[in-house]
Amino acid sequence: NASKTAAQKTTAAEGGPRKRGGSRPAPGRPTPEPPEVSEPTLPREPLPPAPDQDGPATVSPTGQPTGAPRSAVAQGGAYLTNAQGTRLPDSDHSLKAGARGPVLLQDHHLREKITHFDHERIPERVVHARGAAAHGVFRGYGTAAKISKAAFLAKDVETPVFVRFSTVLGSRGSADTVRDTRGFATKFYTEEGTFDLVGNNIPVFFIQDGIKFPDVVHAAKPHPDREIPQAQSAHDTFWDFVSLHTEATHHTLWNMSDRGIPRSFRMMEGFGVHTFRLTNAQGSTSLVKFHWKPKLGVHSLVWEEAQITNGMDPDFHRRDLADAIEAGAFPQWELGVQVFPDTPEQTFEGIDLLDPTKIVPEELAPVRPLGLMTLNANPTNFFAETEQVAFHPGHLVPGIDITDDPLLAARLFSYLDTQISRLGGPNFAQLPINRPHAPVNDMLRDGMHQTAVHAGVAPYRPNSLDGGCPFLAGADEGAFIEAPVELPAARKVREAPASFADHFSHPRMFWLSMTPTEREHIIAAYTFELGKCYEQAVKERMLTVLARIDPQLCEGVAAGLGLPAPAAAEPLADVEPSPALSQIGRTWPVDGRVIGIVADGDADLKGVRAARKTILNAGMVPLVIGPTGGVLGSRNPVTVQRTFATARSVEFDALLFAGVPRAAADAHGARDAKAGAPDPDGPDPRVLLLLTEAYRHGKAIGGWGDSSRILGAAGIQEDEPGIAFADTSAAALKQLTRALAGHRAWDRFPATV
Ligand code: HDD
Repeated sequence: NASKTAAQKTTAAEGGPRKRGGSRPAPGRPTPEPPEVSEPTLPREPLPPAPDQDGPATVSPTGQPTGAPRSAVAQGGAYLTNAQGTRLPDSDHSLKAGARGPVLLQDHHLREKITHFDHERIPERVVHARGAAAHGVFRGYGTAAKISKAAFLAKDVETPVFVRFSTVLGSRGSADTVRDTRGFATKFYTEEGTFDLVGNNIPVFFIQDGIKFPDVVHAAKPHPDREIPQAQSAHDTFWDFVSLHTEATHHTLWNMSDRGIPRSFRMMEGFGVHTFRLTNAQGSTSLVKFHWKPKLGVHSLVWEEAQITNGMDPDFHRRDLADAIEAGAFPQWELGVQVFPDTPEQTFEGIDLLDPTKIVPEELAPVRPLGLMTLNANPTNFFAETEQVAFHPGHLVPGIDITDDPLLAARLFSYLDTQISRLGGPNFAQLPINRPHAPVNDMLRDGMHQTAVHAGVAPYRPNSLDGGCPFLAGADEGAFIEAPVELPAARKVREAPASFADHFSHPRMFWLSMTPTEREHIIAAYTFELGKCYEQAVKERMLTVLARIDPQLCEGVAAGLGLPAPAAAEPLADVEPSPALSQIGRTWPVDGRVIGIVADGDADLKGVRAARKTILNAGMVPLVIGPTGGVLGSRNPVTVQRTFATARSVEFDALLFAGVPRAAADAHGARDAKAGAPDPDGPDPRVLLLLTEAYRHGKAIGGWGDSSRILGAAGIQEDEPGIAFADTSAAALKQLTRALAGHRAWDRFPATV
């Protein structure tokens, strides 16, 4: 990552040339000459890809090197054919009895084209329907051998991966920055078979037993009568369920915290949630919890920013991931594990490791790093890869095994089952994105969408007709052998262990671990969500739940709802905070952060050019925001990348003012409905909106020359936190970058809790 030049890192986000993919025409590519003949066009070879359309991208959909440059065009040959390879003379006119006559049923091309189109969509995922994905590699540090024999962890090898991030509740076309849990599913194409780590960005789950999954999902999805609201939990059925079902309290609290609105997929932690069992080469086992730690730190949006983004750019997270990868700023996560002894009780420091509503604080069990994942290639085709990828928590490799977490048990059934209806049959493992990189030699045969041509007559065991092949492997030949775990003598019951009844100690630990600003955000989130409920009884019941987490939380939310705050029914849990849970108070790399430089023709353009260079050299992305498209200045002009009309504060992590642009009297969109034309001497109202929003969202704001004048118009003091004005662009940027490392100017947020 660091080795990439800054220019490489920024081309995509700046709207510069794309290195891969074929959907957008590359800037600068010559427009093809119009053909000299009228339709049908003369057949010729497809246009060669422009140089910048062929990337270093020489991977197959599953990340295998193909050895061939990837062309950006969809066609594979000179002539259009039908699905049977027959060349077509016309694809624009149905076969008719005369030019004005009826269309003939015998037109196979028409029927084939329309029928295929009719079936272009497949059922979206019942949960996690909206997602974005990327290819990459995982390199084990070779440090895991003590605990796991899984070769991709234990050895210093590189394993291709495909990662899909998702929201849970929304449909495929919903917005990215809603308040929700995010899926973080990783497919490791290891040499010993495929391992899927199907996790979330939140380390706990709503339910302790998978049998309740349909209940929580039915409650959280839009109301079945009107199908609203889309992609959010701010409605009666969700809060009805979680207020009655208090084992959801911990997960819900994480959702209401800033973790529910991540800044970027690149800035999220990932968690395997369940406890897994690892086995080393000697057969010793240990229990572990998987963690993904993002190199860029864990950062979130603020609520208003998330809401504006939903409207301004519903694809914000998807775009952010794709742009960063395309620009060469490859996101990275370290995979680590918390390790616990595999005792018969399966507890650690009194925490039940089979309860997926509990975490083990990192202060008690540090996360040991095992390897580094780098996402370095965007999918070529969204449908073929991102949509058709099929994860399953039961896709395991030798050295990694499951535990008896009852939530995991149901998942092991559900994922295989859902793929059969979603991907149309049992052969989805043959789809390119799902194909293992380890050799496959199964005896699974036939079925819908079978694409393999299996030879031989003996897909059964034992056989003599195939010479007894294939043979069974033992542990020495790399077989996956379930850990031979002792099971206690037991009765068949529909019960949960007694420890599962504790629903409040961990939510309280999470609350106590938050800084005052984070607590404010949590109170505001509950107040918003419950405020969207119509049923008074639901709100009141939820307040009794909050009272059991913390009285301040309950009182804050009750005040917002205009309801009395109930007292806790039971004494509060006596727990220590876990500082690792807070997102505030550390500094992080500023790599890939977007700085908007506000300028107009009168601004110090020399300073703008210098600032751009400094920002690029620091691995960040400068975007010049000007009054209109085009360029600023005439000699050595500066290109405008966002205009006052297209820019909104949410796109930028920080703003840098090169001057104070005044409103042009004829600027469309700059006029207020009531006020008419803006004050010609005042700043452009759209720039003022940029500034006030960025300020409200705690973003760093700076500038040079006399640009600090604009602060007065917005009622902002120059000595406030995260305000970085100086004489030169270099001095202002230095301050601004320092402020950015803490993500936001947190002191700007009120903290009364
Ligand atoms: Fe699930 C998808 C994560 C519990 C049933 N789940 C799905 C995805 C993620 C998770 C990231 C999207 C994968 C992708 O990108 O294709 N799910 C989790 C986590 C859970 C969890 C971290 C708890 C620890 N899930 C869970 C339960 C059940 C399911 C208890 C059912 C009993 N999940 C599904 C599913 C999905 C799914 C219906 C929908 C699409 C798919 O599987 O492929 O089978």
